[in-house]
Amino acid sequence: MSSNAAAPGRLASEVQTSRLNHPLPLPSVLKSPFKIADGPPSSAAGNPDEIAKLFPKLFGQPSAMLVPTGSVPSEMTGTLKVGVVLSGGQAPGGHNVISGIFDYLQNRAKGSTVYGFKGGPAGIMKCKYVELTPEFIYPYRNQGGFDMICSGRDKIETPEQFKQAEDTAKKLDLDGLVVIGGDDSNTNACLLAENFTQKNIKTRVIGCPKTIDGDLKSKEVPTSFGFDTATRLKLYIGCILASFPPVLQIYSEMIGNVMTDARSTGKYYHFVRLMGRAASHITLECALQTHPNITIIGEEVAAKKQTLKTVTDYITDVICKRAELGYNYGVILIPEGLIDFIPEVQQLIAELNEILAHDVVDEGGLWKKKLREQSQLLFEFLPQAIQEQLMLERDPHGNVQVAKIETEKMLISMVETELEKRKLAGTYKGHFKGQSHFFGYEGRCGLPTNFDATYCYALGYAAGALLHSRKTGLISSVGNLCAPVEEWTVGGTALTALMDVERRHGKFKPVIKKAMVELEGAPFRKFASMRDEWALKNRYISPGPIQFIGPGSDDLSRTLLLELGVQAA
Ligand code: FBP
Repeated sequence: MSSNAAAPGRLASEVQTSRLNHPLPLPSVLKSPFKIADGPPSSAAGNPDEIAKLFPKLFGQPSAMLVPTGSVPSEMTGTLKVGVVLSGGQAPGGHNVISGIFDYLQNRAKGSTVYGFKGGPAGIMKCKYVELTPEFIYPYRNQGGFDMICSGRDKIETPEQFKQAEDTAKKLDLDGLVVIGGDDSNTNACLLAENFTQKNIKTRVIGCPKTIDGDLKSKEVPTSFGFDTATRLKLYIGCILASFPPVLQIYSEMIGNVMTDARSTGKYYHFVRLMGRAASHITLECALQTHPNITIIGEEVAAKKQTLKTVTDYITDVICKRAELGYNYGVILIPEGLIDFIPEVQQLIAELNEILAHDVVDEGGLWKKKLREQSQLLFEFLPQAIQEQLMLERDPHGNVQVAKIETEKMLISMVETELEKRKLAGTYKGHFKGQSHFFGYEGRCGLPTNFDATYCYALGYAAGALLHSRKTGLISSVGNLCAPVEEWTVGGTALTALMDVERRHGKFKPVIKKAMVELEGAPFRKFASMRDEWALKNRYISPGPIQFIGPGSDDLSRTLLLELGVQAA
Protein backbone atom coordinates (compact mmCIF):
# COMPACT_ATOMS: atom_id res chain seq x y z
CA MET A 1 0.00 0.00 0.00
CA SER A 2 1.36 3.44 -0.90
CA SER A 3 2.67 5.30 2.13
CA ASN A 4 1.11 8.57 1.05
CA ALA A 5 -2.36 7.16 0.49
CA ALA A 6 -5.00 9.76 1.33
CA ALA A 7 -8.66 8.97 1.97
CA PRO A 8 -10.89 9.82 -1.01
CA GLY A 9 -11.36 13.57 -1.07
CA ARG A 10 -8.95 14.07 1.83
CA LEU A 11 -5.61 15.58 0.82
CA ALA A 12 -2.72 14.77 3.12
CA SER A 13 0.14 17.07 4.10
CA GLU A 14 3.67 15.74 4.47
CA VAL A 15 3.27 15.55 8.24
CA GLN A 16 -0.05 13.71 7.95
CA THR A 17 1.49 11.30 5.47
CA SER A 18 4.50 10.73 7.70
CA ARG A 19 2.16 9.77 10.56
CA LEU A 20 0.45 6.98 8.59
CA ASN A 21 3.21 4.50 9.30
CA HIS A 22 3.96 5.62 12.84
CA PRO A 23 4.28 2.31 14.72
CA LEU A 24 1.58 1.39 17.23
CA PRO A 25 3.01 -0.88 19.92
CA LEU A 26 0.65 -3.15 21.84
CA PRO A 27 0.62 -4.12 25.53
CA SER A 28 2.24 -7.55 25.77
CA VAL A 29 -0.97 -9.23 27.00
CA LEU A 30 -2.54 -8.44 23.63
CA LYS A 31 0.34 -10.01 21.73
CA SER A 32 -0.12 -13.58 22.98
CA PRO A 33 -3.08 -15.86 23.86
CA PHE A 34 -5.08 -14.48 26.79
CA LYS A 35 -8.10 -15.38 28.85
CA ILE A 36 -10.48 -13.27 30.90
CA ALA A 37 -10.21 -13.09 34.68
CA ASP A 38 -13.40 -11.70 36.24
CA GLY A 39 -13.15 -9.40 39.25
CA PRO A 40 -15.57 -9.22 42.19
CA PRO A 41 -19.25 -8.19 41.68
CA SER A 42 -19.59 -4.46 41.05
CA SER A 43 -21.97 -1.82 42.43
CA ALA A 44 -22.68 1.73 41.14
CA ALA A 45 -21.04 5.13 41.58
CA GLY A 46 -24.23 6.40 43.26
CA ASN A 47 -27.82 5.29 43.96
CA PRO A 48 -27.11 1.56 43.45
CA ASP A 49 -30.74 0.61 44.11
CA GLU A 50 -31.97 2.85 41.29
CA ILE A 51 -29.24 1.62 38.93
CA ALA A 52 -30.10 -2.00 39.80
CA LYS A 53 -33.74 -1.32 38.82
CA LEU A 54 -32.72 0.34 35.56
CA PHE A 55 -30.23 -2.39 34.58
CA PRO A 56 -31.68 -5.64 35.98
CA LYS A 57 -29.56 -7.86 33.69
CA LEU A 58 -26.24 -6.01 33.86
CA PHE A 59 -26.12 -4.51 37.35
CA GLY A 60 -23.47 -6.11 39.54
CA GLN A 61 -21.51 -7.78 36.76
CA PRO A 62 -17.76 -7.95 37.42
CA SER A 63 -15.08 -6.08 35.58
CA ALA A 64 -12.81 -8.18 33.40
CA MET A 65 -9.03 -8.34 33.11
CA LEU A 66 -7.08 -9.94 30.29
CA VAL A 67 -4.39 -12.33 31.53
CA PRO A 68 -1.89 -14.31 29.46
CA THR A 69 -2.65 -18.00 28.98
CA GLY A 70 -1.08 -20.93 27.12
CA SER A 71 -3.72 -21.44 24.43
CA VAL A 72 -6.72 -19.59 23.00
CA PRO A 73 -9.88 -20.31 25.08
CA SER A 74 -12.52 -22.27 23.17
CA GLU A 75 -15.16 -19.50 23.31
CA MET A 76 -12.77 -17.21 21.45
CA THR A 77 -12.91 -19.02 18.15
CA GLY A 78 -14.89 -18.26 15.01
CA THR A 79 -15.48 -15.01 13.18
CA LEU A 80 -17.48 -12.00 14.32
CA LYS A 81 -19.63 -9.31 12.76
CA VAL A 82 -18.98 -6.09 14.61
CA GLY A 83 -20.37 -2.56 14.20
CA VAL A 84 -18.55 0.55 15.40
CA VAL A 85 -19.90 4.04 16.01
CA LEU A 86 -18.26 7.37 16.88
CA SER A 87 -20.52 9.31 19.20
CA GLY A 88 -20.43 12.94 20.40
CA GLY A 89 -17.64 15.49 20.07
CA GLN A 90 -14.44 14.72 18.24
CA ALA A 91 -11.31 13.72 20.17
CA PRO A 92 -7.91 12.99 18.62
CA GLY A 93 -7.35 9.26 18.30
CA GLY A 94 -10.84 8.02 17.39
CA HIS A 95 -9.62 6.64 14.08
CA ASN A 96 -6.99 4.59 15.90
CA VAL A 97 -9.66 2.97 18.09
CA ILE A 98 -11.33 1.78 14.90
CA SER A 99 -7.96 0.60 13.53
CA GLY A 100 -7.39 -1.32 16.77
CA ILE A 101 -10.77 -3.09 16.61
CA PHE A 102 -10.21 -3.92 12.96
CA ASP A 103 -6.67 -5.20 13.46
CA TYR A 104 -7.69 -7.32 16.44
CA LEU A 105 -10.35 -9.04 14.37
CA GLN A 106 -8.03 -9.44 11.38
CA ASN A 107 -5.32 -10.98 13.56
CA ARG A 108 -7.37 -13.04 16.00
CA ALA A 109 -10.65 -13.77 14.23
CA LYS A 110 -9.72 -13.80 10.56
CA GLY A 111 -12.66 -13.47 8.22
CA SER A 112 -14.59 -11.19 10.61
CA THR A 113 -16.52 -8.19 9.29
CA VAL A 114 -16.49 -4.64 10.66
CA TYR A 115 -19.22 -2.12 9.82
CA GLY A 116 -18.75 1.58 10.50
CA PHE A 117 -22.06 3.29 11.32
CA LYS A 118 -22.18 6.66 9.64
CA GLY A 119 -22.86 9.93 11.44
CA GLY A 120 -23.05 8.63 15.01
CA PRO A 121 -25.92 6.75 16.68
CA ALA A 122 -28.30 7.95 13.93
CA GLY A 123 -26.35 5.61 11.63
CA ILE A 124 -27.35 2.67 13.85
CA MET A 125 -31.01 3.72 13.91
CA LYS A 126 -31.16 4.31 10.15
CA CYS A 127 -28.88 1.36 9.36
CA LYS A 128 -26.46 3.60 7.46
CA TYR A 129 -23.07 1.99 7.42
CA VAL A 130 -19.98 1.24 5.41
CA GLU A 131 -18.09 -2.05 5.47
CA LEU A 132 -14.56 -1.30 6.62
CA THR A 133 -11.63 -2.71 4.69
CA PRO A 134 -7.85 -2.31 5.13
CA GLU A 135 -7.78 0.11 2.18
CA PHE A 136 -10.60 2.19 3.67
CA ILE A 137 -9.07 2.41 7.13
CA TYR A 138 -5.38 2.88 6.34
CA PRO A 139 -5.45 6.58 5.30
CA TYR A 140 -6.93 7.48 8.70
CA ARG A 141 -4.29 5.79 10.87
CA ASN A 142 -2.86 8.24 13.39
CA GLN A 143 -4.94 11.04 11.86
CA GLY A 144 -7.16 13.50 13.74
CA GLY A 145 -10.90 13.99 13.30
CA PHE A 146 -13.76 11.55 13.06
CA ASP A 147 -14.27 11.91 9.32
CA MET A 148 -13.68 8.23 8.52
CA ILE A 149 -17.32 7.53 9.40
CA CYS A 150 -18.29 10.87 11.07
CA SER A 151 -19.98 11.36 14.42
CA GLY A 152 -23.29 12.62 15.80
CA ARG A 153 -25.02 13.38 19.10
CA ASP A 154 -28.29 11.52 18.61
CA LYS A 155 -29.45 9.49 21.54
CA ILE A 156 -31.12 6.11 21.26
CA GLU A 157 -33.87 6.73 23.77
CA THR A 158 -37.46 6.04 22.82
CA PRO A 159 -38.93 2.55 22.41
CA GLU A 160 -39.12 3.20 18.65
CA GLN A 161 -35.42 4.11 18.55
CA PHE A 162 -34.46 1.00 20.51
CA LYS A 163 -36.55 -1.00 18.05
CA GLN A 164 -34.66 0.60 15.14
CA ALA A 165 -31.34 -0.35 16.77
CA GLU A 166 -32.61 -3.91 17.26
CA ASP A 167 -33.66 -4.10 13.61
CA THR A 168 -30.19 -2.99 12.50
CA ALA A 169 -28.47 -5.46 14.83
CA LYS A 170 -30.60 -8.28 13.43
CA LYS A 171 -30.34 -7.18 9.81
CA LEU A 172 -26.53 -7.09 9.96
CA ASP A 173 -26.44 -10.17 12.21
CA LEU A 174 -24.17 -8.25 14.59
CA ASP A 175 -22.25 -10.15 17.23
CA GLY A 176 -20.99 -6.93 18.69
CA LEU A 177 -21.17 -3.15 18.71
CA VAL A 178 -18.45 -0.77 19.92
CA VAL A 179 -19.61 2.69 21.02
CA ILE A 180 -16.75 5.20 21.10
CA GLY A 181 -18.02 8.10 23.17
CA GLY A 182 -18.13 10.21 26.32
CA ASP A 183 -20.19 9.76 29.48
CA ASP A 184 -23.57 10.19 27.79
CA SER A 185 -22.69 7.94 24.84
CA ASN A 186 -21.37 5.22 27.11
CA THR A 187 -24.54 5.47 29.20
CA ASN A 188 -26.41 4.90 25.96
CA ALA A 189 -24.09 1.96 25.19
CA CYS A 190 -25.03 0.41 28.52
CA LEU A 191 -28.75 0.91 27.90
CA LEU A 192 -28.35 -0.80 24.53
CA ALA A 193 -26.42 -3.68 26.11
CA GLU A 194 -29.17 -4.11 28.72
CA ASN A 195 -31.90 -3.97 26.08
CA PHE A 196 -30.20 -6.52 23.80
CA THR A 197 -29.58 -8.84 26.77
CA GLN A 198 -33.18 -8.56 27.98
CA LYS A 199 -34.48 -9.41 24.52
CA ASN A 200 -32.02 -12.26 23.94
CA ILE A 201 -30.49 -10.48 20.98
CA LYS A 202 -26.96 -11.78 20.52
CA THR A 203 -25.36 -8.34 19.90
CA ARG A 204 -22.99 -7.46 22.73
CA VAL A 205 -22.00 -3.86 23.39
CA ILE A 206 -18.63 -2.49 24.51
CA GLY A 207 -17.86 1.21 25.16
CA CYS A 208 -14.60 3.10 24.65
CA PRO A 209 -13.74 6.21 26.75
CA LYS A 210 -13.56 9.23 24.46
CA THR A 211 -13.70 12.91 25.33
CA ILE A 212 -11.32 15.83 25.37
CA ASP A 213 -13.08 17.00 28.53
CA GLY A 214 -11.15 14.54 30.74
CA ASP A 215 -14.24 13.90 32.89
CA LEU A 216 -14.73 10.24 31.98
CA LYS A 217 -12.26 8.53 34.25
CA SER A 218 -12.21 6.26 37.25
CA LYS A 219 -9.79 3.97 39.04
CA GLU A 220 -9.94 1.50 36.15
CA VAL A 221 -10.30 4.03 33.31
CA PRO A 222 -7.38 6.39 34.01
CA THR A 223 -8.19 8.76 31.19
CA SER A 224 -10.34 9.35 28.16
CA PHE A 225 -8.52 9.71 24.88
CA GLY A 226 -8.15 13.13 23.26
CA PHE A 227 -7.31 15.04 26.42
CA ASP A 228 -3.56 14.69 25.90
CA THR A 229 -3.56 16.13 22.40
CA ALA A 230 -5.79 18.95 23.55
CA THR A 231 -3.73 19.98 26.52
CA ARG A 232 -0.63 17.75 26.55
CA LEU A 233 0.46 15.33 29.23
CA LYS A 234 4.13 15.19 30.11
CA LEU A 235 5.92 11.89 29.81
CA TYR A 236 8.59 11.56 32.42
CA ILE A 237 10.78 8.72 33.63
CA GLY A 238 10.21 6.91 30.37
CA CYS A 239 6.52 6.28 31.01
CA ILE A 240 3.53 7.11 28.87
CA LEU A 241 0.67 8.57 30.85
CA ALA A 242 -2.83 8.57 29.66
CA SER A 243 -4.65 11.45 31.13
CA PHE A 244 -4.38 14.39 28.80
CA PRO A 245 -4.47 14.05 25.08
CA PRO A 246 -3.53 16.21 22.11
CA VAL A 247 -6.30 18.73 22.66
CA LEU A 248 -4.49 19.97 25.74
CA GLN A 249 -1.30 20.36 23.83
CA ILE A 250 -3.03 22.37 21.15
CA TYR A 251 -4.73 24.72 23.63
CA SER A 252 -1.52 25.12 25.65
CA GLU A 253 0.33 26.12 22.50
CA MET A 254 -2.34 28.71 21.66
CA ILE A 255 -2.33 30.10 25.22
CA GLY A 256 1.47 30.32 25.14
CA ASN A 257 1.14 32.34 21.94
CA VAL A 258 -1.35 34.85 23.37
CA MET A 259 0.89 35.19 26.43
CA THR A 260 3.75 36.23 24.20
CA ASP A 261 1.38 38.58 22.39
CA ALA A 262 0.26 40.11 25.70
CA ARG A 263 3.83 40.64 26.82
CA SER A 264 4.85 42.04 23.42
CA THR A 265 2.13 44.67 23.11
CA GLY A 266 1.64 45.32 26.82
CA LYS A 267 -1.92 46.47 26.22
CA TYR A 268 -4.31 43.52 26.24
CA TYR A 269 -5.94 41.26 28.79
CA HIS A 270 -6.69 38.04 26.94
CA PHE A 271 -9.75 36.29 28.39
CA VAL A 272 -9.52 32.71 27.13
CA ARG A 273 -12.48 30.40 27.56
CA LEU A 274 -11.50 26.76 27.18
CA MET A 275 -13.70 23.88 26.13
CA GLY A 276 -14.37 21.08 28.57
CA ARG A 277 -18.09 21.25 29.31
CA ALA A 278 -18.94 20.68 32.99
CA ALA A 279 -15.45 19.93 34.32
CA SER A 280 -12.42 22.25 34.47
CA HIS A 281 -9.75 19.59 33.79
CA ILE A 282 -8.67 21.17 30.51
CA THR A 283 -8.38 24.62 32.10
CA LEU A 284 -6.38 23.27 35.04
CA GLU A 285 -4.01 21.31 32.84
CA CYS A 286 -3.46 24.31 30.54
CA ALA A 287 -2.74 26.46 33.60
CA LEU A 288 -0.15 23.95 34.83
CA GLN A 289 1.41 23.98 31.37
CA THR A 290 1.48 27.74 30.77
CA HIS A 291 1.21 29.68 34.10
CA PRO A 292 -1.43 32.32 33.29
CA ASN A 293 -2.04 35.32 35.59
CA ILE A 294 -5.55 34.21 36.53
CA THR A 295 -7.27 30.86 36.21
CA ILE A 296 -10.82 30.23 37.34
CA ILE A 297 -11.56 26.61 38.28
CA GLY A 298 -15.29 25.93 38.21
CA GLU A 299 -15.22 23.26 40.91
CA GLU A 300 -13.60 25.75 43.32
CA VAL A 301 -16.18 28.40 42.47
CA ALA A 302 -18.94 25.91 43.28
CA ALA A 303 -17.27 24.67 46.49
CA LYS A 304 -16.81 28.22 47.77
CA LYS A 305 -20.31 29.16 46.63
CA GLN A 306 -18.94 32.15 44.74
CA THR A 307 -21.21 34.52 42.87
CA LEU A 308 -20.66 36.27 39.56
CA LYS A 309 -19.70 39.32 41.63
CA THR A 310 -17.03 37.51 43.67
CA VAL A 311 -15.49 36.05 40.50
CA THR A 312 -15.50 39.51 38.89
CA ASP A 313 -13.99 41.10 42.01
CA TYR A 314 -11.21 38.52 42.14
CA ILE A 315 -10.24 39.21 38.52
CA THR A 316 -10.51 42.97 39.03
CA ASP A 317 -8.35 42.88 42.18
CA VAL A 318 -5.53 41.12 40.33
CA ILE A 319 -5.80 43.56 37.40
CA CYS A 320 -5.52 46.51 39.83
CA LYS A 321 -2.49 45.04 41.61
CA ARG A 322 -0.81 44.34 38.29
CA ALA A 323 -1.49 47.93 37.17
CA GLU A 324 0.37 49.16 40.26
CA LEU A 325 3.34 47.04 39.14
CA GLY A 326 3.12 48.61 35.69
CA TYR A 327 1.50 45.62 33.94
CA ASN A 328 -1.63 46.51 32.03
CA TYR A 329 -1.79 43.17 30.29
CA GLY A 330 -2.29 39.57 31.18
CA VAL A 331 -3.89 36.22 30.40
CA ILE A 332 -6.97 34.83 32.13
CA LEU A 333 -8.25 31.27 31.68
CA ILE A 334 -11.93 30.49 32.13
CA PRO A 335 -13.49 27.01 31.91
CA GLU A 336 -16.27 26.64 29.38
CA GLY A 337 -18.67 25.41 32.07
CA LEU A 338 -17.97 28.24 34.56
CA ILE A 339 -21.46 29.64 34.31
CA ASP A 340 -22.87 26.28 35.35
CA PHE A 341 -20.70 26.18 38.50
CA ILE A 342 -21.89 29.45 40.01
CA PRO A 343 -24.57 28.30 42.47
CA GLU A 344 -26.99 31.16 41.65
CA VAL A 345 -26.64 30.49 37.90
CA GLN A 346 -26.89 26.74 38.49
CA GLN A 347 -30.22 27.31 40.22
CA LEU A 348 -31.37 29.53 37.36
CA ILE A 349 -30.35 26.90 34.79
CA ALA A 350 -32.15 24.14 36.72
CA GLU A 351 -35.33 26.25 36.71
CA LEU A 352 -34.91 27.09 33.01
CA ASN A 353 -34.43 23.38 32.23
CA GLU A 354 -37.75 22.54 33.84
CA ILE A 355 -39.49 25.41 32.04
CA LEU A 356 -37.99 24.47 28.66
CA ALA A 357 -38.92 20.81 29.20
CA HIS A 358 -42.54 21.40 30.21
CA ASP A 359 -43.75 24.92 29.26
CA VAL A 360 -44.25 27.14 26.27
CA VAL A 361 -41.73 29.97 26.27
CA ASP A 362 -43.91 32.90 25.14
CA GLU A 363 -42.40 35.96 23.50
CA GLY A 364 -44.14 38.26 25.96
CA GLY A 365 -41.98 36.82 28.74
CA LEU A 366 -44.84 35.55 30.92
CA TRP A 367 -42.83 32.33 31.41
CA LYS A 368 -40.32 34.31 33.48
CA LYS A 369 -42.91 34.48 36.26
CA LYS A 370 -42.28 30.75 36.80
CA LEU A 371 -38.72 31.57 37.91
CA ARG A 372 -38.08 32.13 41.61
CA GLU A 373 -37.60 35.78 42.52
CA GLN A 374 -33.82 35.52 42.90
CA SER A 375 -33.48 33.69 39.58
CA GLN A 376 -35.68 36.28 37.87
CA LEU A 377 -33.46 39.08 39.14
CA LEU A 378 -30.31 37.27 38.02
CA PHE A 379 -31.78 36.55 34.58
CA GLU A 380 -32.68 40.24 34.10
CA PHE A 381 -29.19 41.27 35.28
CA LEU A 382 -27.41 39.11 32.67
CA PRO A 383 -26.50 40.66 29.29
CA GLN A 384 -29.12 39.91 26.63
CA ALA A 385 -26.70 37.74 24.63
CA ILE A 386 -26.13 35.50 27.65
CA GLN A 387 -29.89 35.35 28.35
CA GLU A 388 -30.44 34.14 24.80
CA GLN A 389 -27.58 31.65 25.02
CA LEU A 390 -29.00 30.21 28.25
CA MET A 391 -32.33 29.65 26.49
CA LEU A 392 -30.84 27.74 23.55
CA GLU A 393 -32.10 24.24 22.97
CA ARG A 394 -30.52 21.58 25.26
CA ASP A 395 -28.44 18.90 23.55
CA PRO A 396 -30.12 15.51 22.97
CA HIS A 397 -28.82 14.37 26.37
CA GLY A 398 -30.45 17.37 28.13
CA ASN A 399 -27.24 19.37 28.73
CA VAL A 400 -27.04 23.17 28.45
CA GLN A 401 -24.80 23.84 25.45
CA VAL A 402 -22.06 25.61 27.41
CA ALA A 403 -19.90 25.81 24.28
CA LYS A 404 -22.40 28.44 23.05
CA ILE A 405 -22.33 30.64 26.18
CA GLU A 406 -19.81 33.45 25.81
CA THR A 407 -18.82 33.76 29.47
CA GLU A 408 -15.50 35.39 28.55
CA LYS A 409 -17.30 38.33 26.92
CA MET A 410 -19.64 38.67 29.88
CA LEU A 411 -16.69 38.74 32.30
CA ILE A 412 -14.87 41.36 30.22
CA SER A 413 -17.87 43.64 30.38
CA MET A 414 -18.38 43.05 34.13
CA VAL A 415 -14.68 43.69 34.85
CA GLU A 416 -14.81 46.88 32.74
CA THR A 417 -17.74 48.18 34.77
CA GLU A 418 -15.98 47.39 38.07
CA LEU A 419 -12.73 49.03 36.90
CA GLU A 420 -14.62 52.18 35.91
CA LYS A 421 -16.03 52.37 39.42
CA ARG A 422 -12.59 51.94 40.93
CA LYS A 423 -11.18 54.57 38.60
CA LEU A 424 -13.80 57.04 39.82
CA ALA A 425 -12.97 56.10 43.41
CA GLY A 426 -9.27 56.70 42.65
CA THR A 427 -8.20 53.13 43.47
CA TYR A 428 -7.25 52.14 39.90
CA LYS A 429 -5.06 54.14 37.59
CA GLY A 430 -4.26 51.62 34.88
CA HIS A 431 -5.79 51.04 31.45
CA PHE A 432 -7.72 47.95 30.41
CA LYS A 433 -8.53 46.40 27.05
CA GLY A 434 -10.07 42.95 27.08
CA GLN A 435 -9.67 40.52 24.16
CA SER A 436 -11.99 37.53 24.15
CA HIS A 437 -11.08 34.08 22.85
CA PHE A 438 -12.79 30.74 22.81
CA PHE A 439 -10.39 27.84 22.29
CA GLY A 440 -12.71 24.96 21.60
CA TYR A 441 -13.26 23.33 18.27
CA GLU A 442 -9.67 24.13 17.20
CA GLY A 443 -8.32 21.52 19.61
CA ARG A 444 -10.58 18.57 18.93
CA CYS A 445 -9.27 17.28 15.64
CA GLY A 446 -5.51 17.70 15.79
CA LEU A 447 -3.17 14.88 14.85
CA PRO A 448 -3.12 12.61 17.91
CA THR A 449 -0.01 12.76 20.08
CA ASN A 450 2.14 9.64 20.30
CA PHE A 451 0.39 8.84 23.57
CA ASP A 452 -3.15 9.20 22.22
CA ALA A 453 -2.28 7.25 19.07
CA THR A 454 -0.96 4.28 21.09
CA TYR A 455 -3.59 4.47 23.82
CA CYS A 456 -6.45 4.55 21.32
CA TYR A 457 -5.09 1.63 19.33
CA ALA A 458 -4.87 -0.41 22.55
CA LEU A 459 -8.43 0.61 23.55
CA GLY A 460 -9.75 -0.56 20.18
CA TYR A 461 -7.78 -3.80 20.27
CA ALA A 462 -9.09 -4.42 23.79
CA ALA A 463 -12.68 -3.77 22.67
CA GLY A 464 -12.22 -6.42 19.96
CA ALA A 465 -10.83 -8.83 22.57
CA LEU A 466 -13.76 -8.22 24.96
CA LEU A 467 -16.32 -8.87 22.23
CA HIS A 468 -14.43 -11.98 21.17
CA SER A 469 -14.66 -13.12 24.82
CA ARG A 470 -18.46 -12.65 24.64
CA LYS A 471 -18.51 -9.71 27.09
CA THR A 472 -21.17 -7.00 27.09
CA GLY A 473 -21.88 -3.78 29.03
CA LEU A 474 -18.18 -3.12 29.70
CA ILE A 475 -16.02 -0.11 28.85
CA SER A 476 -12.63 -0.91 27.38
CA SER A 477 -10.02 -0.11 30.03
CA VAL A 478 -6.27 0.20 29.56
CA GLY A 479 -4.25 0.97 32.67
CA ASN A 480 -0.81 1.10 34.29
CA LEU A 481 -0.13 3.89 31.84
CA CYS A 482 2.92 5.11 33.67
CA ALA A 483 4.77 1.93 32.75
CA PRO A 484 6.17 1.11 29.29
CA VAL A 485 3.43 0.15 26.82
CA GLU A 486 4.31 -3.57 27.05
CA GLU A 487 3.28 -3.48 30.72
CA TRP A 488 -0.06 -1.71 30.27
CA THR A 489 -2.98 -3.64 31.71
CA VAL A 490 -6.01 -4.40 29.53
CA GLY A 491 -9.58 -5.21 30.46
CA GLY A 492 -13.13 -3.94 30.68
CA THR A 493 -14.96 -2.11 33.48
CA ALA A 494 -18.66 -2.70 34.15
CA LEU A 495 -20.44 0.39 32.81
CA THR A 496 -23.09 0.13 35.52
CA ALA A 497 -20.29 0.49 38.11
CA LEU A 498 -19.67 4.05 36.79
CA MET A 499 -23.33 5.10 36.92
CA ASP A 500 -25.45 7.36 39.07
CA VAL A 501 -28.79 9.08 38.42
CA GLU A 502 -29.15 12.74 37.35
CA ARG A 503 -32.00 15.07 36.42
CA ARG A 504 -32.14 15.58 32.65
CA HIS A 505 -34.96 17.04 30.53
CA GLY A 506 -36.91 17.29 33.80
CA LYS A 507 -36.61 13.54 34.62
CA PHE A 508 -34.21 11.28 36.58
CA LYS A 509 -31.96 9.38 34.19
CA PRO A 510 -29.01 7.03 34.58
CA VAL A 511 -25.70 8.70 33.67
CA ILE A 512 -22.05 7.90 34.08
CA LYS A 513 -20.89 10.03 36.99
CA LYS A 514 -18.60 12.79 35.73
CA ALA A 515 -15.12 12.95 37.23
CA MET A 516 -14.65 16.57 38.30
CA VAL A 517 -11.49 18.41 39.34
CA GLU A 518 -10.76 17.34 42.92
CA LEU A 519 -9.81 20.27 45.10
CA GLU A 520 -7.86 17.93 47.37
CA GLY A 521 -6.11 16.30 44.41
CA ALA A 522 -2.44 16.88 43.60
CA PRO A 523 -3.01 18.80 40.30
CA PHE A 524 -5.27 21.41 41.93
CA ARG A 525 -3.07 21.72 45.01
CA LYS A 526 -0.02 22.30 42.80
CA PHE A 527 -1.90 25.02 40.91
CA ALA A 528 -3.18 26.63 44.14
CA SER A 529 0.34 26.79 45.53
CA MET A 530 1.58 28.67 42.46
CA ARG A 531 -1.30 30.93 41.41
CA ASP A 532 -0.43 33.99 43.56
CA GLU A 533 3.04 34.07 42.11
CA TRP A 534 1.73 33.65 38.55
CA ALA A 535 -0.81 36.44 39.16
CA LEU A 536 1.72 39.19 39.76
CA LYS A 537 4.96 37.93 38.27
CA ASN A 538 4.89 36.94 34.64
CA ARG A 539 5.93 33.31 34.69
CA TYR A 540 4.51 32.51 31.27
CA ILE A 541 5.55 29.32 29.48
CA SER A 542 4.96 28.68 25.80
CA PRO A 543 4.94 24.90 25.24
CA GLY A 544 4.93 25.17 21.43
CA PRO A 545 3.27 22.77 18.99
CA ILE A 546 2.83 19.00 19.34
CA GLN A 547 6.08 17.16 18.71
CA PHE A 548 6.06 13.70 17.19
CA ILE A 549 9.78 13.08 17.49
CA GLY A 550 12.51 14.50 19.70
CA PRO A 551 12.08 16.58 22.87
CA GLY A 552 8.60 16.48 24.35
CA SER A 553 7.23 13.95 21.87
CA ASP A 554 6.41 11.41 24.57
CA ASP A 555 5.39 13.88 27.26
CA LEU A 556 2.28 13.29 29.33
CA SER A 557 -0.13 15.74 30.94
CA ARG A 558 0.84 17.38 34.23
CA THR A 559 -2.53 16.41 35.65
CA LEU A 560 -1.98 12.71 35.12
CA LEU A 561 1.59 12.83 36.33
CA LEU A 562 0.53 14.62 39.49
CA GLU A 563 -2.42 12.27 39.99
CA LEU A 564 -0.13 9.28 39.72
CA GLY A 565 2.39 10.88 42.05
CA VAL A 566 5.04 10.93 39.32
CA GLN A 567 5.61 14.67 39.83
CA ALA A 568 5.84 16.21 43.27
CA ALA A 569 2.66 18.12 44.17
P1 FBP B 1 -18.18 15.00 24.31
O1 FBP B 1 -18.69 14.96 25.72
O2 FBP B 1 -19.13 14.45 23.33
O3 FBP B 1 -16.83 14.36 24.21
O4 FBP B 1 -18.03 16.53 23.96
C1 FBP B 1 -16.90 17.26 23.95
C2 FBP B 1 -17.15 18.71 23.64
O5 FBP B 1 -16.08 19.15 22.85
C3 FBP B 1 -17.35 19.61 24.87
O6 FBP B 1 -16.12 20.02 25.42
C4 FBP B 1 -18.16 20.74 24.29
O7 FBP B 1 -18.88 21.45 25.27
C5 FBP B 1 -19.08 20.03 23.34
O8 FBP B 1 -18.36 18.90 22.89
C6 FBP B 1 -19.50 20.87 22.18
O9 FBP B 1 -20.51 20.20 21.50
P2 FBP B 1 -20.84 20.36 19.96
O10 FBP B 1 -19.74 19.68 19.20
O11 FBP B 1 -22.12 19.63 19.80
O12 FBP B 1 -20.93 21.82 19.67
